[in-house]
Amino acid sequence: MANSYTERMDRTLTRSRQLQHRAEKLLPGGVDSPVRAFRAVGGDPPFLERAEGAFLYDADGNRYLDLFNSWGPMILGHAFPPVVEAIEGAARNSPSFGASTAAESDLAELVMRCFPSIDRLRFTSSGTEACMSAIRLARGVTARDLVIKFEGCYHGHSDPMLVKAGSGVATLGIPGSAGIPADTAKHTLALPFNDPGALRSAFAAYPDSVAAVIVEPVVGNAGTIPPAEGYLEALREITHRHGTLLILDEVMTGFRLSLGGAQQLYDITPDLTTLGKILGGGLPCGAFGGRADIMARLAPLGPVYQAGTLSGNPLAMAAGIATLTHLIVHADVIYPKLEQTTAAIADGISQLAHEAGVPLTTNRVGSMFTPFFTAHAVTDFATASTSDAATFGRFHRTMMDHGVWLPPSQFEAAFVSTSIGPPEVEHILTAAREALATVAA
Ligand code: KE4
Repeated sequence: MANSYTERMDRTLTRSRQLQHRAEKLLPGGVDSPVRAFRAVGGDPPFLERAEGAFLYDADGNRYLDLFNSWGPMILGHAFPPVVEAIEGAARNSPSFGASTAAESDLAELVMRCFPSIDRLRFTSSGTEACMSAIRLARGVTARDLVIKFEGCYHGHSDPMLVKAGSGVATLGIPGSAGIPADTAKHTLALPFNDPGALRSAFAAYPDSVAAVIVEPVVGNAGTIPPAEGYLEALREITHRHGTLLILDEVMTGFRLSLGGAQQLYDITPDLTTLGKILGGGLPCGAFGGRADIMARLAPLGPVYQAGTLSGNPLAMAAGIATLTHLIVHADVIYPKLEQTTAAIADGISQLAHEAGVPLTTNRVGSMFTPFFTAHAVTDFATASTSDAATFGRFHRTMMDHGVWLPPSQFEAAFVSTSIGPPEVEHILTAAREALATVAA
């Protein structure tokens, strides 16, 4: 590695720092998405030039082992040849038409093979659009306004969803966002996750007023938080009883936790599902879908309007088809390997923290995990918030120093790709041993 990350940051005007200074004159905070600014962990974010397999390469010639994988999409590793070739081929036919193509149906069929609960779907260009559209559809179908979400869950940055949200909102410690009218926020009820009592109280208070409950079935945006035993079943039962639509936001968990996401893992059938990230193989792509009778209420068939210039874009479709095809064909090998590799990493970090006397709780589901710097069990956003974010920052910087790039926030999930094997696991655990010794000192 050319120089350690910390040394590099201390040297004057490294190439990344030069690029950061330039970017800050053009983009707010120098970024196009707040979590990339490293505000929660300190240090300037390295500027990347390329990536391949499990590794990222920055503008100063440093190499990092990638444990955030573009926030989830790069499950097959970076520059996966079948995906790159598919994008190149589609690009030669022109990147966009704004008209229908067979590729949209090809990808939709692959999604429906993985998600039996989806009879019809529509593509968008982001997970935010997918969630925003699903919420509008649920309100249109039920003629109700109220939506329930959960503290620490993040469903993109549409106004109704930025209430006690996770991810960048939690990272920056802001309650929600400025610019959202009280008249909008009042229709969103944020409850504690994994609390069936709070759910029952909300429905008792608003028995026939809730259009939808939207939930990350495995929370990733407060850090990784699994559903408690029976919790998703309770969600399904109470929403069914009250004529409320259950929306599982599987933007992060879809094709990650299994081919059929969390709903396959926990055997829950939602009314609507939102997807993104892996779906587009690294290109801008989201989708929402579910019961045919609900989706039939969307324009041009029904009264709920939803649209997008680049929805179903040929390049995103090509990347998604190549990605899902590979995942489907090799699922029997891929998912057990991801499970085994991620368990080795998460359990290894837990063991090293125990040996170093550092309070740490590691939550993991499949190939997503989060080391929380707290002695508490982390079962919701309140317990996740007992984590020592400053210690996480020191841990993160030292891991960077040793060439391992974790998501730059205590309130995010780390993701493992199929490019990570035993040598990379050893690299990660060697770095973690050093980083834990640093925070223990
Ligand atoms: P996008 O609009 O960022 O494609 O998707 C929004 C979204 C919706 N639902 C879930 C469960 C999500 O995790 C996300 C986006 N996740 C964050 C990271 N946790 C995106 C990273 C960022 O905001 O830069």
